[in-house]
Amino acid sequence: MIHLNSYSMRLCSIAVLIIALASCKPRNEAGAINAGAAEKVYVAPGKYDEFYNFVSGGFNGQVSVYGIPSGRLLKIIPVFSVMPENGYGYSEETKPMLETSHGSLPWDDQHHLELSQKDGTPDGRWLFANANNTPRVARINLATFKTEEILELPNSAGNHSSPFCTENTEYVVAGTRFSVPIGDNQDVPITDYKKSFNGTVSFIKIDSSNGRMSLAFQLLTPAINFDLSHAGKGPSHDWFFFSCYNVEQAHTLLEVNASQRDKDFIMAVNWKKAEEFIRNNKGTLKNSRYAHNVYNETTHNATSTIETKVLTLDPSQLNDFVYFIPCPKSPHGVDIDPSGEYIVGSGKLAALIPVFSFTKLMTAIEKKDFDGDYQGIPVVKYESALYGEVQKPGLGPLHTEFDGKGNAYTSFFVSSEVVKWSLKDLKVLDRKPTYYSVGHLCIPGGDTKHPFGKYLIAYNKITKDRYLPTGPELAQSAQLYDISGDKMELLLDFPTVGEPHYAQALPADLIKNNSVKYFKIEENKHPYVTKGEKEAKVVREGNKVHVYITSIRSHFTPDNIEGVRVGDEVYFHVTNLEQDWDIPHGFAVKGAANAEILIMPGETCTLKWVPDAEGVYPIYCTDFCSALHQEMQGYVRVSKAGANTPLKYGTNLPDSAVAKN
Ligand code: RUQ
Ligand code: CUA
Repeated sequence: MIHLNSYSMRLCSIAVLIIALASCKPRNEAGAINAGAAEKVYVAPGKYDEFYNFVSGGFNGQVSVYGIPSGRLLKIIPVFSVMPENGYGYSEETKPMLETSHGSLPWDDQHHLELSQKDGTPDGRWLFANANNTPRVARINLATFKTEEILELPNSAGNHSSPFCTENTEYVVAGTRFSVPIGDNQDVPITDYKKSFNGTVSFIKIDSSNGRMSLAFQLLTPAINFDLSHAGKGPSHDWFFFSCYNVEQAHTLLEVNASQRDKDFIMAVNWKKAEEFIRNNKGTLKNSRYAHNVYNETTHNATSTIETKVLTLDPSQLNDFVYFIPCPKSPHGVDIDPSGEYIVGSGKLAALIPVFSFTKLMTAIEKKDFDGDYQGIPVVKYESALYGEVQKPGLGPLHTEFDGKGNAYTSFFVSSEVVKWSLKDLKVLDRKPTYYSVGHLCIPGGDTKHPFGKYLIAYNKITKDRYLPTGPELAQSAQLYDISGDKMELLLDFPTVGEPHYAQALPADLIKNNSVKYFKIEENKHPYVTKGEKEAKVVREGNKVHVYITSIRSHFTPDNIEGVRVGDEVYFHVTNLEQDWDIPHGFAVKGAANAEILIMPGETCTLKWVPDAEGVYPIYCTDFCSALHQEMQGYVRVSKAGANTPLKYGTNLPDSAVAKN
């Protein structure tokens, strides 16, 4: 009875606290804009932005690309969700990209992005993205802005602490948010959480020549939640850091039950040592099933393979490479400053920000300055690793980025503000309101060794009154601040697509000159390519009809097709013969399950169509490609099942050649 009372009181007081915190509003409601702000974000028509900003799409499963400082939306890159705009996930070539061990999934939740790095600086080659729901990591090629690879992560659930990469993109690392039962018997009572559940951290090896991902090994950890992570750099190069919550190991009402302890952990992993253990055969090979999907830019085709093995390492059985550092109040972000010395933990419910020192951490580990262990993993004493605490920074710290000039910028969800503080003396230097409830922050290069500085972008959860009302749901929103001076200056609001979480930015020069303009038709190795109109043809194989069709301004070849029957599987393999920048053609056929596919110049792309009734069906180009785009059309005649209408096809054939019966 007493227990129940104190429990419900606790529940009540936490609820009151949260309601009280949630009602905090920025003081400066008007968000005064200086007169010069417009000039700073104005990019004249025809001029380029200075930075690319890659922004996660949250629940839309995509990545969007904005120009900074203008805030102009440049592109949406489909990653974990089908994309009606260009046929990603609908075309036969891209369908395998969305395969998983659970079958094909058309939609996921995308939270965090990380640019590939060389020497701790973005190199403009690849962008990594996580799928939060069904754990996967994707690699986007920044020459084509296409998703080129997706690797599923077994033994993981809620791939939130992901994807973060080491200084030379040796690994992309992903920690599981939810611990789950792992191994042969997973049908266990939920109340067996402490006994039967495990967390995992996956190390994905990246092939530096082509970016190919492979699951190198997984760490088996105690059953806690991993929230975010970041790699060390410089002196801390060999280490990876993960924020952990639910050290209480609750499996129900985490809101209360996972907020009991004063401190959770940051987990420090020496990945170089882990590699050594793997080399010395200390890993255990486990069975599991996970999909590995690769898109090939030469065949313009994706394949999906199911992998069946994963190497695991158990840190409670192997010494000296995993440690816990106590960190107050359910830390969310863990961010490492450009020097690699300072580790910033952001406790969502904490009233201060602890900053740990890598040097002190190493000394503490060497001296075994421990506060016992947590399930076989040593816990370093808080004070021994602590550099200092930022006092009264704000309410609800989430994420920190750096400007490379000795300053850190932390987002505060509850008090709706960005706070700039000094890494040296941990003094607050400036604070500016956000509109409203900021989540992530991005400074170009802001989590690397050499931030480019200049701007800070805040990604807000709530937009409220910032834009014209659009019904109950409003766009999420980003805000751009100039951080080149002592004080931050708000320059611009711009709406975003989906819900932005982490974002990354880099100077446009690192990408724009390598951007592919079209695919060379002579290099097209698609099995159903048509390299010229003379090669266009229609081939029947049983009930499958393969249409080798070309598009060029402003016609298809063939554009008249007869001899298709109800119940046939018709594959339109459309090759876009154009060899010119920005001239895609689209392809659509009436009654198809999909609106269209969009084919880039030099590419081949396939739309599958199963006609369900006799008739004559128009086909047309969906992308306004030329003055005679509306003339870019044709017809497919469909006869009843079993009919013997002969197969005839062509473009501009004499009537006598087509209409024989
Ligand atoms: S987490 S705020 Cu995925 Cu911070 Cu979004
Ligand atoms: Cu091709 Cu419109």
